[in-house]
Amino acid sequence: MGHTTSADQPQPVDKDLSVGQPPAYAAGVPAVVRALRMSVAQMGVGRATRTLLHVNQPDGFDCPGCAWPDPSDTRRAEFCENGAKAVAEEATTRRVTPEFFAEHSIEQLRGRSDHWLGSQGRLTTPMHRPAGADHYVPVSWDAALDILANHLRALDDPDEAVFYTSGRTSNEAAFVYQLFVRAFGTNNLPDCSNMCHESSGSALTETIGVGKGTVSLEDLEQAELIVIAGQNPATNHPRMLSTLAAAKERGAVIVAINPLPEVGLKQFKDPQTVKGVVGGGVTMADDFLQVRLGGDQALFQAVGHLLLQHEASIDHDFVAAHTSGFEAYAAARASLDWPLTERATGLTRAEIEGLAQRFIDSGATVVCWAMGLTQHRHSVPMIREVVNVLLLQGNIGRPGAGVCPVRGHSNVQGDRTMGIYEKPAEPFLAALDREFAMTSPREHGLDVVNAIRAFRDHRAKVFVGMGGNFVRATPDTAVTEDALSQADLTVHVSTKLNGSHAVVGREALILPTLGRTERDDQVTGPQLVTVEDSMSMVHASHGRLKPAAPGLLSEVAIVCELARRVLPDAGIDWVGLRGDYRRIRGHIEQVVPGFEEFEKRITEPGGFRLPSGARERAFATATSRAQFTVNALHVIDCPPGHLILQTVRSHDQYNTTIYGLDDHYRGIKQGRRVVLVNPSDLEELGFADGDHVDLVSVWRDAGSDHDQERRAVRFRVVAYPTARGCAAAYFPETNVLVPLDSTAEISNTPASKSVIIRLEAASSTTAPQR
Ligand SMILES: Nc1nc2c(c(=O)[nH]1)N[C@H]1C(S)=C(S)[C@@H](COP(=O)(O)OP(=O)(O)OC[C@H]3O[C@@H](n4cnc5c(=O)[nH]c(N)nc54)[C@H](O)[C@@H]3O)O[C@H]1N2
Ligand SMILES: Nc1nc2c(c(=O)[nH]1)N[C@H]1C(S)=C(S)[C@@H](COP(=O)(O)OP(=O)(O)OC[C@H]3O[C@@H](n4cnc5c(=O)[nH]c(N)nc54)[C@H](O)[C@@H]3O)O[C@H]1N2
Ligand SMILES: [Mo]
Repeated sequence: MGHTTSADQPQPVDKDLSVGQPPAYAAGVPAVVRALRMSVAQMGVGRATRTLLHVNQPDGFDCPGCAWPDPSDTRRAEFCENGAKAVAEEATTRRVTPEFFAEHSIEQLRGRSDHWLGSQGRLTTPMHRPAGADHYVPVSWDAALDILANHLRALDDPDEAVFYTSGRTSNEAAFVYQLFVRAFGTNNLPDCSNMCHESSGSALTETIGVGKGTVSLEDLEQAELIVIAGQNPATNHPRMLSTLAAAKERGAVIVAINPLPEVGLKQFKDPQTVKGVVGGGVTMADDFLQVRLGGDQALFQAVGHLLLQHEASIDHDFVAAHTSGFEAYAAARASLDWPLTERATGLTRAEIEGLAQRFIDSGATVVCWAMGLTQHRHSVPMIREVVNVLLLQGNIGRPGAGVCPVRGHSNVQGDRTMGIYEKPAEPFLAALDREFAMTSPREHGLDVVNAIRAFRDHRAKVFVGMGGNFVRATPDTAVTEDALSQADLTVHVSTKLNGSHAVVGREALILPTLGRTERDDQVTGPQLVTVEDSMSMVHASHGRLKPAAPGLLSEVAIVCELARRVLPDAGIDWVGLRGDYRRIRGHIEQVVPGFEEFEKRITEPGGFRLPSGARERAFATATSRAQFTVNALHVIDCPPGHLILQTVRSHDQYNTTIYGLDDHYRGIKQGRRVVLVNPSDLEELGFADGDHVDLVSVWRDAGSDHDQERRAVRFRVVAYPTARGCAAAYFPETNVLVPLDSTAEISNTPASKSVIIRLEAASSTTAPQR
């Protein structure tokens, strides 16, 4: 892996960019080799081996990569290429020291790419940017926490502070964090979910009474049909491919719905089986439906229509006993506008009928999805239509069937369970208040997009980020940077340097913290933490490695030390909680349903499953039944000469953490400023593979009579077999194109998979570093 640690001068961007054929197979031996090479480069052979042996093992740490669950028969190498990269990124032996900050001004850091910033190594010392200073300077923990505490106490209103959370934070840290924030007096707890699976949560809570998936790994082992819509598992959830390959081998049908022909959905070699190493691998998807971006709502409406036409496919007993709204739904789907459906989906009627037949033929169906369904304007109605189709056949709450929103960050689901949510439910607050004899605020707080607006409009003054990279991960980069720069104080609790550290308020702090892989010693001894995966399994994670620097505090310690300063009289034993995480778990047990005998059950191999009503067909909705819904069809309107752009992840990145510059499975090497466009669209638009273009997004505010344009400069055009009318480029480079106000109805998630753009000949011969 090339890295540019020593190079101090900006390098010409993408000078080595090359484009080739995507490989025929995902994973297999080359993936293991790539992973090991990356791990050894970051930490040397001995540490790499010791570290990787503990990933996802009962006595080891939870992989900080994705939230895919661990099988109960943990094989020795239960990690994947991208999990190994995530571990290497954290367990690297490189360090960012105070000397580094003396050498690099904040302005210089601001010009650097996230790849460069991340490759500098682990943060070691608390750093402070005093008002007006060009550089961060080292500061003691006491002084740093006093600065933050003083700012918080000086606010006129607790709602002037915003407390963001990314999804790697443990249950214990998340619980004390939200406890502190609510005791302080606000529900301003935006999180990465707001940009991620919020649309899933919104659609599922309303229709089946729980904002999470209903399936377990065993269900995938029993499913007859597995539909994967809007997800790229080979890159983002590689361990899912082993599950899918096993399902396939026992005869399950797999259907992929995606504008991109993602490699892992076609062919897979499992490096953890003999066959995967030496054999030909598994052909994954039986059908590949190359849907137009945003076309899934129309597609699932059409499948619903076709199932209704096929009376025998409907599970009338289930519908009668467990659902409401069927009559209205059946009436709305009784007829179908086929030309509109074909236009919205980009699919033929025969393809859509073929998909409906797969549902009809299946006795147990699971639908999996990720960001391809959640990041559109109409994501919530889109996911409701998926639920409608599953309800028709009784495919929720029985073995081998259900909804499977595949989560991103390794503990993003657990953080929500712990109360990291700007719109907390009353029962949760009531339990919290009872346990701690306090009165939590009831008024809902700010989500990510509203938090940016609040800083822009000077309503918010202090930003605290518990992990993550807020400025890079959020939309409308220029607007967001400007908004955060208005803050009085910006604070980031981080393991690694990132772009958000370079966009500072009047004052700024960087608080370095322990990672999941590291030993966490407190006064009562080494502590373990817990996490919850995508399938609601809660289990322990034991950090093993020596901390990256002697002075690092855990996230729990940082929160408790801050809380002790800000709220000494809250009647909460912050010092005691910091010293013994079992006491935090004791409180979680009292506040959060499903955590009875928490301490005992985390020692069970593989952990324990949180109860889900929907799995048992007890639907916690307004009607106590699963809800059919009728949703007006939304078709993305793309004017002539324009394309719909989706912003995706490459194989060498973890969100804003850029491990390297290759996107192996799409044939792209040593560069990220590329835009993938269908060759026929290129011809129509008058461009060719290899051209350099600017991407110009076009957006009109409601009620306005003119378009606003946003520009991302200089991308190499790649002729690529994506769906017609659709383009793809990497985030975060393209976040500058996503308008802050372009969000999903209801969930308010940035619509980063449906950005209307046009291509223009490149306006510059050079591109920005980031
Ligand atoms: N290695 C690695 N692992 C990760 C991450 C990472 O960055 N790197 N990120 C983690 C996080 S936080 C998350 S949320 C997940 C994200 O996991 P994914 O959702 O797989 O990530 P994306 O790259 O956003 O890919 C979206 C996929 O949906 C498809 N798609 C886009 N729009 C549509 C549409 O309208 N309809 C359909 N049917 N398909 C569409 C795209 O072509 C692409 O295949 O991965 C997690 N795991
Ligand atoms: N255009 C576009 N934008 C998107 C998306 C998209 O598909 N397209 N996807 C969205 C999605 S799904 C998500 S989830 C968000 C992600 O948004 P975030 O979660 O905010 O971003 P990450 O890049 O995952 O955060 C990486 C940083 O987290 C810190 N970190 C890593 N591990 C730890 C830890 O253990 N503790 C602490 N305290 N810090 C740690 C490191 O400093 C690292 O630099 O981005 C969203 N943004
Ligand atoms: Mo995510």
